[in-house]
Amino acid sequence: MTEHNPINEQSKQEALDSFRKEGGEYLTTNQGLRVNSTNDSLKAGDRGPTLVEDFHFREKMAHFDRERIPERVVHARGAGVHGYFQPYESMKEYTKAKFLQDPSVKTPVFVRFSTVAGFRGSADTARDVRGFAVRFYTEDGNYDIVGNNIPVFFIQDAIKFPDLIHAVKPEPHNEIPQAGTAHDNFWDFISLMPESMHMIMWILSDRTLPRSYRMMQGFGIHTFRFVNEQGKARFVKFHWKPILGVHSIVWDEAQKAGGKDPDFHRRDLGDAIEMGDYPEFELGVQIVEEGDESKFDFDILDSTKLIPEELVPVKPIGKMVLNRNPDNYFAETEQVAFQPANIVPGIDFSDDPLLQGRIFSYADTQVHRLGSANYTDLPINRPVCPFHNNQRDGVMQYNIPTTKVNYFPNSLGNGCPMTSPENLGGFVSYKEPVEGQKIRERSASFSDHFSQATLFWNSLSEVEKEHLVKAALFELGKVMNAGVKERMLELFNSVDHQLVTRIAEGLGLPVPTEVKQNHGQKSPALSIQTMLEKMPEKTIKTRKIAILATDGVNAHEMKTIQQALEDAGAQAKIVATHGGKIKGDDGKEIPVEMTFITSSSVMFDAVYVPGGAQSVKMLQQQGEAVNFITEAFKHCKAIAATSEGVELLSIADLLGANLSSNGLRSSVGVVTSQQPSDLKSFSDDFITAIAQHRHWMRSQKEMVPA
Ligand code: HDE
Repeated sequence: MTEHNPINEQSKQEALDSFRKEGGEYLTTNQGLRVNSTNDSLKAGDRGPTLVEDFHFREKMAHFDRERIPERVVHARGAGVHGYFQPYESMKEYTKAKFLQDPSVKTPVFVRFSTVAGFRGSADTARDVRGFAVRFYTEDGNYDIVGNNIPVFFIQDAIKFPDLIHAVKPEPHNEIPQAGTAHDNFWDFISLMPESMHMIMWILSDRTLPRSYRMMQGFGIHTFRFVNEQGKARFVKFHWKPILGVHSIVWDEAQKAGGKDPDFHRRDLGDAIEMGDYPEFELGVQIVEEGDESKFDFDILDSTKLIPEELVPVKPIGKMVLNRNPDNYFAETEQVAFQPANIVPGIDFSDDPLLQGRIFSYADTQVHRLGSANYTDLPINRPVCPFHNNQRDGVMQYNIPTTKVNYFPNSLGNGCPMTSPENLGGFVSYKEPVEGQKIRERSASFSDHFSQATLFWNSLSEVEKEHLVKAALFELGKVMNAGVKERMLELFNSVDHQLVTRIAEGLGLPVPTEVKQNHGQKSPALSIQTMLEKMPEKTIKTRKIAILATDGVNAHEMKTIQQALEDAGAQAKIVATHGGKIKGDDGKEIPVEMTFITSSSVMFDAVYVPGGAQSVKMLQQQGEAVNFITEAFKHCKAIAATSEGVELLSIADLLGANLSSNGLRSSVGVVTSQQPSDLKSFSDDFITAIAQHRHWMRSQKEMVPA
């Protein structure tokens, strides 16, 4: 007979004893019965049929069979994180929201970042809007800002949302493409929806390729209301600004990263928190006095419009710090049920028809997705303040009410739970006067679909424009239907003639003949590059730098530069030709973190090649090492090399034509020194180059050898 358990009786006993001492847990059924084996089902003889009597098998399998719940119809792919929010000062003048009153009070938050179109298992780096949903667990109940990383939306009225999402998702006959908008159905819909053009400009821009969830802005999009203790209301728009700045990757990199590491953003977020690099975002508000809302040449209830920051500045009101990863993905990130309807006294809705529809949709979807109206009792959804009402029973009731009374009004329960007047925290809707006929119509004030699309285009730098045009060429290049492309060109022509000329020429189609007047206005705050230029202190904090090295590496150079990068807050990881350890030229062993097989340049922000004749010679013979730096160069990343390391750059033809101060040929963002006498100033130059994020000048074709 074969022995099923390799552990003999004595060691089994010892293992059990020490397990008990450590306070371990027994495996039990869900009824609490201890299980003696979960490796074999109960059978009639060791080669016989399985018995229906095996209740442990049946329970385990039946639970497993029900492990999946419907994924979110949009925003299925996401990553969650815990943290806290703290206001800078009391916002009493504007709102009575309790969590915005006292700068010493930290309100717990749970944030879920997401993509929109892809299924739950799709790659993080798809070109897509990113969800930025924040729940504040306040003493007045849950307050959710369910926003995105783009300040406007595709449509003006919620009733168009199912059409938009049907068009964006994979086509119904073959379920292709996954997590991408480059297909006929999407562009067919858009070509018939001029109101989407402002959002389309953002979608095609670098905003849809964030470097990290930690490096993107967030927007509440809709106009909301702040209401103060005196009942005075003002309109507000919410903005999140990442303290690390806003940064994006390039399309070629995004596509490759999606294959090399589909969890690119999820991993980045989780790792940063593990390492104590807590992501921080500043919350700001644009405030518009009631009565001033009609002073703009757009309607503040129209979610396809933003309020330019040059017209109404963003007032910073507090900071959010994300400092704890969830313990369990499903229980927290999957089951969290955000709702724009979750508001607290001091905050109220506006009549934005997109927002009004969302107030219904989210609550409805959560019951379907989580399977019960009791989803609000799940740990991640429960408010931190006490909650009482007469809602009872339903699927999966977790509470055991102990009172006899479940109706209101009552006398038998002393009138409890009782309603609260406004001065005791009862929520009272803002008494907005409302009057009108019942009509299915859109206000004429929603009808300008192009001015802000043009404003966005005008505000971009030339590099950002180039990226946008290329994105349009990719997306429309994949569209097969000629009529759809033609209609899209007409819409782009209404944004800007130079824009449509570049797109039409790239597609090989006739440029529309009518030249429309561009209003020439700009909003510098809309450009990522302008924002970066204005950042008072550029940092390389949390950036990832690859050090390419193998046996014989110049240990002094490598360690000095690695230390300097880490002192500046970056992570410098050794990528070698083999795993385990490499031997430096001083004979000492250095642990290897990654190899050319387990890593790729797209996982890093910059590359450094230290000297050491033997090391560099071996790297030269590795196609992967040359490819690594060539690809990093193509993606405009900072590259540095010292001593013999410079030869590797030369072989890869990365040194360009310009002469640098030390007499070496050099390319933009490439820092080299063949005889580094001062490693400190060398590392300073490299850090400055990394802090630029990307060296876009290099994207000019003649400088890119790849
Ligand atoms: Fe959503 N949206 N949405 N949306 N949305 C959902 O809710 C919906 C819209 C946003 O991390 C769903 O829980 C309608 C705008 C985020 O869990 C669903 C309309 C904005 C998330 C839904 C919109 C968003 C969602 C899918 C048109 C930015 C993910 C599952 C009126 C302000 C939240 C779910 C998370 C999720 C409906 C438009 C952001 C179906 C009807 C505008 C960040 O209820």
